Parts: sequence; structure tokens; C-alpha cells
Amino acid sequence: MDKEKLEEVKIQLQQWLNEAQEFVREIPPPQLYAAIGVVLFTVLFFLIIRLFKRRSSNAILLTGLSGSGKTVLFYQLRDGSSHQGTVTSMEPNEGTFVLHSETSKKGKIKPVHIVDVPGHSRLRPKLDEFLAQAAGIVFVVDAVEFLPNVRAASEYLYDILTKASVVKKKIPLLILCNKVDKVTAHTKDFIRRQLEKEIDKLRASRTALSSADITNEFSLGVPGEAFAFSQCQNKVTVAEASGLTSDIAQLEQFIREHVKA
Ligand SMILES: Nc1nc2c(ncn2[C@@H]2O[C@H](COP(=O)(O)OP(=O)(O)O)[C@@H](O)[C@H]2O)c(=O)[nH]1
Ligand SMILES: [Mg+2]
Repeated sequence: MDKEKLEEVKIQLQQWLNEAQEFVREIPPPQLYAAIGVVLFTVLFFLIIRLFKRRSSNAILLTGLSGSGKTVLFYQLRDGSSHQGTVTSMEPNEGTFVLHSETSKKGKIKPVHIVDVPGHSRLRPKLDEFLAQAAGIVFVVDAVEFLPNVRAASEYLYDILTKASVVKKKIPLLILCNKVDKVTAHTKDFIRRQLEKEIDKLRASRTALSSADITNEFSLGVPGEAFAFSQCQNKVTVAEASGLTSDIAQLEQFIREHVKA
């Protein structure tokens, strides 16, 4: 029964194919070429549009370890409130909007595309997708629980800073020391120095491991010198914030420096 049906379908398909061939044969060649031309042109047109859209990058990526406060910052930027108690999102939070602090401004303001990239290491490959459209990267650091996480944070940061797309396109990076509302928060200078020290160690061990490491496409810093962020091809700056208390002026300044209003 099933075999018969299959046979029927086969015959039907064969018939259609024959008819189609007959049809194409009957079309005068110039018309055929014109049709193919139109199809090719349309495909090319959409490809170019896609490429162009990617190029005109206005995205700001919020990255950093889980728990550093990215999601709270995302909601602060969008709504001016922190949406406390949100579930730990496994999917990236994304949105294109005019920053909340700018909604009262007059005139046309260009919206910003903000992506809250999950810090979970399993989801980090997603970062590459977003880097293609990034105008800036914000690396959020928990300034309170900093020392227990310094190694993991440095590894993540190292990976970002050695990505070909980041180095070649010189995507600016802001290290945002978050949660400064807490008195136990470390200062941004302390955090910068510790990250530099840790990256220096990582650099030594990773270059020793293999020179053909394909995941880290560029080496960091100046050989023979202690690592400092100032040696990076792209501009790396450090700032402070508290997502919880809406203290995000330095973050907004970074965003507007790289996505013009
Ligand atoms: N004290 C303080 N806590 C914060 C701040 N920002 C976030 N948190 C808390 O840190 C935890 C993690 O925040 P979340 O935005 O989910 O971090 P994410 O994993 O990076 O998205 C939550 O319990 C927040 O309430 C801040 O500026 N100050
Ligand atoms: Mg989150």
C-alpha cells in the first residue's frame, strides 16, 4: 500500500519535472536570461542590505560573569527601574530603545540596541554573534565579590580582548565596576590593577600552552612588559556604577560616546 503510494508520487513528480523542462524549453532564451537575471539581482540586493545592516552597528553588549548585575543594568537603561528578582535568563535580553534618561529630551534621539549577554560559560559562543554588530562592549564586574571571581573574570576578559573581531575593529571596551552602592566595594583602580595582574599571568600560561591556539586569535600586550590595558589596540576604560540605585551616568556616557544620539 505504502509502496504503491510512493510509486504514484514518484510518477507524479516525474511528470511535473518533464512538464517543467518542456516549459523552460519553450521560453525564448532572452526571456529566460532576463528571468535569471532578475532572480540573481534580487538575491544580491537582499544580501547587500543584510551586510549593510550589520555594518551600521549600534549595539552595546553587556557582558561579564553571572551575578555581576548585567540584567539589572539593562532594565535601568531601558526603564529607569531595576526589575528586582528577575529570573536568571538563559537567553540574551535584547532591545532597541531610547535610553530612559533621554526620553524627556526634545528632538529625535537615535535608539540604542542593547544586548544583555548571559555570562554563563555554556552560552558564551553567543557573544560572537553579537560582536559583529557591536559598537561597544561593557564588561560588568561585581566590585563587592570581586576577589573570589578575579580569575574567572580575567579569563572571560582575556577571551574578549583577544578576539579577532574586537582587535581588528578596535571595539571600545568599558570595564564597569558595579555595585558601588555597597561600602565594601573595591575601587575601580584596585579592580583594574588586579585584572591587569591576572591577565598578565594568563598571558604567560596561555602563550606557553600553544602558539597555535585558534580560539585566541591575537596575543595581548607588549612582549616582555607587564600587561596593562593601555597596551590594547582597542580603547579600554574603567568606570563605576550601581545598577541597583540608578547610578549609571558613566555607563550612559560610554554608550553615547559610541552610539551617537
Ligand atoms: N548592591 C547591589 N546589588 C546589585 C546591583 N546590581 C545587581 N545587584 C544584585 O546582584 C544580583 C545579580 O544581578 P543580575 O542583574 O541578575 O546579574 P547578571 O547575572 O549579571 O544579569 C541580583 O541579586 C541583584 O539584585 C548593584 O548595583 N548593587
Ligand atoms: Mg542576567
